[in-house]
Amino acid sequence: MITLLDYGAGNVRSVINAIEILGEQVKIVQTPQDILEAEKLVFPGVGAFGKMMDILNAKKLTEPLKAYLRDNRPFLGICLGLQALFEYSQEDPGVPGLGFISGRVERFKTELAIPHIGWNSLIHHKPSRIFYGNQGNEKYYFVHSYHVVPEDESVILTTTDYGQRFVSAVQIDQVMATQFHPEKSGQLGLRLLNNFLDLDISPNIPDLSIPSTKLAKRIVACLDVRANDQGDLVVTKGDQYEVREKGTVRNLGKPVELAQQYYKEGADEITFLNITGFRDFPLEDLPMLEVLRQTSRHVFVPLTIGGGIREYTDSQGRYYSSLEVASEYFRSGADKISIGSDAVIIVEDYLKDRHKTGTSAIEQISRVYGNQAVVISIDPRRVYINRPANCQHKVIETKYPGPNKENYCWYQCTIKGGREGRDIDAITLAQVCETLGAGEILLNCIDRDGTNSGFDLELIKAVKESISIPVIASSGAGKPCHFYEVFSQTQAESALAAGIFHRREVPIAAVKEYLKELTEIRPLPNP
Ligand code: 1PR
Repeated sequence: MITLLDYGAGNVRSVINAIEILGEQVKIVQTPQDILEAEKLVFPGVGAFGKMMDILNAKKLTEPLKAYLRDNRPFLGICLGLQALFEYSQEDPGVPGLGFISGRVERFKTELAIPHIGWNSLIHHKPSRIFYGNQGNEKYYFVHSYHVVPEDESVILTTTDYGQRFVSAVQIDQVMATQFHPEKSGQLGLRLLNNFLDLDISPNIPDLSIPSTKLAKRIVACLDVRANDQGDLVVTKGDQYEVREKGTVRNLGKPVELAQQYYKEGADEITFLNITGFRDFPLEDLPMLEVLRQTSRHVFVPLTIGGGIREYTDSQGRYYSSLEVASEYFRSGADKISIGSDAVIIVEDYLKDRHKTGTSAIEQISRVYGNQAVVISIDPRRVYINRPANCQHKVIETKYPGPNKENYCWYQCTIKGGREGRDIDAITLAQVCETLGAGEILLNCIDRDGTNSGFDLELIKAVKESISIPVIASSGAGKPCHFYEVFSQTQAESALAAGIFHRREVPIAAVKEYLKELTEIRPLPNP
């Protein structure tokens, strides 16, 4: 029996699913006694350090946890579960940590985008059973803005590079903890969890010791989901957001099955976009919740869900805050939520007086679940102009002149799935969303959507250069070389595709085969 400490943070469902798929049973801590009686304790956490410690203290779990650690019994901390072991964090300086390991938690100091999101490798410093079977160049999934700094270097198990070298795992005898997420690191992550659970495995240090590590570029598979006219949830795909062909919604497959298939084929992340998110179901009946629950049982890479993430009142008159909606998705297996139309409304409000209210969906959700859990999905289209001086929006000079040979354009944001254009540009939207606490931008392009003509590199470059959070390039992928174009001509951290994967025109493996000699990628999973 594995005891899991769930203090209400984000997506523990994936940790439970991972341990259960390994054939183990999970007991969730309900009382302090449950910790003291635990045989093996797993402590996953995402979100803010201070909030985590406040909850542990409020639930009187801090002292039993310290006692358990002092007893040197099998313990695995994940992400915040690692940071909690230290004395304090720059994120919430006044809040003491468990202090089991001397040292602090500090924010990355790098020019690179923060948070550090994606697949990165490990430099091994000492043997451990959790890395039994590793070669030494494996990649695991990270999503964090802070890292630990131990005073005594002998506790360091692994380090990783991201603009600076940081500690990515520690071990003191039976107490181990990782900054990365084994439950989101595919088969490799499941093996690590299995090794932790099997106390008979002897400590191992991989043969291959790599001198440095690099964050891989991410290949994201996107599933645009909606109900078809028969009411079945299907994966569909628009051409410039038009998903009907001869009046019928294109049906490219079942969401759960396709997600599992892309996971097996090597997708680094999977995104579900509920493109008709603006329906007024009671929260618990939202169809995408079940899709997430089923998917997260078998898919162990990060899952993002978008569409309808905002406050609303259902047909029974029941009001739900955006935080409640997001929390239900996190509890159902999502690692990140994506906000579309509501982000445009929030930014329009903010620009009226540039005053942070703290009540917007972006601020509320990022405060509780952390910036890294909030993605903004932008649906812009080009508006060509002749004289940039007459335009109050952020304008770029384009190499692709407009219908009347205009050499300039701005990117107009839209809401409701491209149906309504708004008086705001994509660059400004991305900048303000970062200010309000968003952790990543999903940058679509209506003009390129479904065209197979390549990503809009001018848009991606302009947005990426104006913010310091990661960007997912989206819309227009048609060939593997389009991915190399966006990774070599812009600083985008990820690239997303939908149509070419659904129509089996270019499998994920072909994209990764093409890129593997050209840029850093996560190797394809072993068949
Ligand atoms: O506004 O918060 O309810 O969210 C709705 C979400 O659904 C937004 O993220 C919005 O981008 C998405 N959406 C709404 N309508 C459509 C549509 O297609 N009619 N899909 C839509 C957006 C764009 C990409 C697509 C890429 C790659 N799809 O996600 O997957 O363009 O496509 P490609 O590789 O085939 O070119 P809210």
